[in-house]
This record gives sequence, structure tokens and C-alpha cells, in this order.
Amino acid sequence: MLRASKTVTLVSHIDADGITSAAIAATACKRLGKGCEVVFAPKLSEEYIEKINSSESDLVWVTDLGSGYLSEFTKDPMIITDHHVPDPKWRKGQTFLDSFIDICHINPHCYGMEGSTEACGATMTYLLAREIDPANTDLACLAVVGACGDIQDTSDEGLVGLNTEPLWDAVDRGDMDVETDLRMFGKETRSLIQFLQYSDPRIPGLGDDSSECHRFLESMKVTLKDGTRNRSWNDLSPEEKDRVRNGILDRLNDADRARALGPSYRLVRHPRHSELRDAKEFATLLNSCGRYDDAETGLRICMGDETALDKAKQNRMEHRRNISSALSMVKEENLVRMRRSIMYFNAGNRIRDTVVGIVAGMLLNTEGFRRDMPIIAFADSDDGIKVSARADRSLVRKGLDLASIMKIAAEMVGGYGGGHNIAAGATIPRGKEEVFLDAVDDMVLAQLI
Ligand SMILES: [Mn+2]
Repeated sequence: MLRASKTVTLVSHIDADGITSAAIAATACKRLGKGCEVVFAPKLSEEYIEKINSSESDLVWVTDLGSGYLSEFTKDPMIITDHHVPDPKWRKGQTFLDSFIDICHINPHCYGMEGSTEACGATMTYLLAREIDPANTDLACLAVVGACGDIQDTSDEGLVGLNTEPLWDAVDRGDMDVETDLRMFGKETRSLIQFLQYSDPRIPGLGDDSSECHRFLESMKVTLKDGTRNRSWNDLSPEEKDRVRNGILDRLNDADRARALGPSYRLVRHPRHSELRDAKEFATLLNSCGRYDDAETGLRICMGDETALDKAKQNRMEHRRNISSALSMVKEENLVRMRRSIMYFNAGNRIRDTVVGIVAGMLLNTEGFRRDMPIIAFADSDDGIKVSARADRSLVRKGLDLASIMKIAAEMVGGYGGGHNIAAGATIPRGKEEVFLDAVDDMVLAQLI
């Protein structure tokens, strides 16, 4: 299909998985000599489905999106490499006789695999790219970044299932190394103090307290600076890492200790102290591009354009500023309210709907906030009220599933929702917040009894 087309339109999602998917697909197309245009979509709204259906390109290739909307496409031919749950209408109704549309649909669910843990959109896109040309294995690293961006690396073994295909290709080529280490964020770019202070899981006694972090590192005989430069975690010698790691693990409870350690993926061709050297930091950088309507910059980075990095760093700084000012606003103005079994706040138009979920998640990790209740956050969005729900892992272990709660409660008030057990979201009509909260409160209570 691809070889027979001269021009290709790529449509992809704006998050790290979507951006890496687009980079893999675009590179594969370019290498085949195809003219290729990339369109980023925050979600497949009617507007984008219409764009796809009326596209004048010979072929539309949708990555990290599309499976949920199979029955709405009329464009012919199409390729979809995605990992979201396929449109049930399409699976049930379709026969070869009533469909004249050629959709090549590559999705782990069609092969009995799980799309939320075993394969991300970039992995599915990568598998096709590798099939097209084995030389495309140099794109394997990007698929690993996409999988980390979609938080598919959190099991004890790290990446599992189909995601191990790009992982081992990248390792075989010498593009990536894997080390069992702390899973905390910021191994290349954060100072040691920040690395400990803002770690998830929070380290008792060190979270939110930089002077305690100083004392702790001193007691571990680790110097903070190398000349004038702050050392980062990956600057530490193996012996230093061992000492600090053990010191940290001693302070954690069993559950946090188990998830604090795991495989960590390093893109060794990138220079030290670069956010592109650590898969999680790379993914976070791409996510921050997407959240500020600048997925194109993320795409340029993935395709090797070094000049795009400065732009991305600006995005990221703006991202951090927005999050920290949003966080202090919620704290200082005491916006968080309680019900029987949930906490919630309404940010109105003062927090972007694309970051309100991050703020909610960070509140759960902030001293002075309860972790034994999920938190629900509202923010205004173009098509109603955006809802983000976050919970501590301990609640999920007790049976909480925010995905089903968001879906059911949103549908009760005429909206839609879904996601993961620990982090989920919904969009609901304006004015329905109270009814929605009543329903969520009841369902959380029922699940946690
Ligand atoms: Mn994805």
C-alpha cells in the first residue's frame, strides 16, 4: 500500500508516543522517497476525521490514534498503527462484502495482546517500519521513548510484550543500554538535590526539604558539584550510586521500594547531561512540546534537528513554571474540597486543561494532602469541562479503578471518559460538575469498601 502511494499524509497524536510514532513513520516514508506531510491532532475530533476523509494524498497513515474510530473513515487506502481499543462497531459489523475501504489496521488488540501495557503506538508503527526496511532499526530507540511516554515501563521487568521488540533492536545496535537502577526522574539533567527532593515515590524525610537532602548526601559522602557544575545522578560512580540507592531504599516502605527500582533506558548516542540521553526525560520533553501546541518541535528533535532543542527547552521551562504556579495557586487559595471519599478542585480557566491532570497528580505527592483518597480536578476546555482523576497506587491495590468510574459517571451526565485505573479523565458538559461528583463519590466509596 505504502509503496504504491506517491504522497502520504501522516496523522498522529500530540503526546510523546504520538510524536515518536510520527517521526518513525515520516522517516520510513522519506526513505521510500514519498512526499509526506505530518498533521498532529490532540484527539480525533470530527474535524480531523473530516480532514482524513477528504485528504488528497494517495494514502493516509494514522499513528497512535484511529483504532477507536475505524467505522468513521471513508478515506481509501489507509494505514492505522495504533494501540487503543478498536471501534467495536467495526469489528462486529464489518465483512469483506460491505466494506470497500482498504484499511490496513495494525493493533495489538487484534492479536490478543494488551494495548495499555504491551505495545504503544510507536512500537506498532516501528514494527511496520522495520518490516518495510531493516535499516529502519535505527528508529527503535524512538519507540522505546514512546513506550516510556505512555508509562508502559512500570512493571517490575520494565518494558514487556511487543515493546521489547524495539528495545532489543536498539540494544543490539548499541544505541541503548539498560541498567537496573532507581526509576526516579531526572537522571541526566536534574541536580542531585532536585533528583531526591522531587522524587516519585516521595522519600520520607527528603521530599520537599532541600536542606535534608543536602545532609543526606553529605552523610553518603557524595559531593554535589563537579567544578562549578551540579552533578546529576548519572555522574555518580557505581559505588556512589550503590551507597545512595541503599540509603534511599532503607527509607521507603515495601511497596514504594518495589517500584523505586527497575530497568532504566539510556540512549547512549546522545551526549551526557542531555535530556535526550534518558528515555523518560526524552519523553517528558516531547510531552511538554505537545502540551503547548508545539508537537512539530518535538518531531524535529526526534528527526535529529539539534536546533529544535532550544525551542523545546523553552517549552519545558514554561511547562514547569505553569505547573508550579498552578500548584501554589491551588494550595494558597485552598481550592481543594472534600466529599466522603474524594478530594476535588475546580481550576476554571486558570489552569490549562492539558496540565490540570499533572497538577492533580502532584498534589497527591505533596505534604499536607491526603493520599488515601483520589483527587478529581476540573478545568474549562473547548468542548466542556475537562476532568482529571488521579489516585495513589495503594488505592488501586485496594480495588479502585478510576477508568471505569470516569467512564460511567461521565456517561451519566452526557459526557465521555476513560483511561487507566490509577489515572483517568473525562469531558463533561458545563454545569454538570456537582451531579458528576456525586456519582464519582458513590462509586469510589463502593469500590473501596
Ligand atoms: Mn499512545
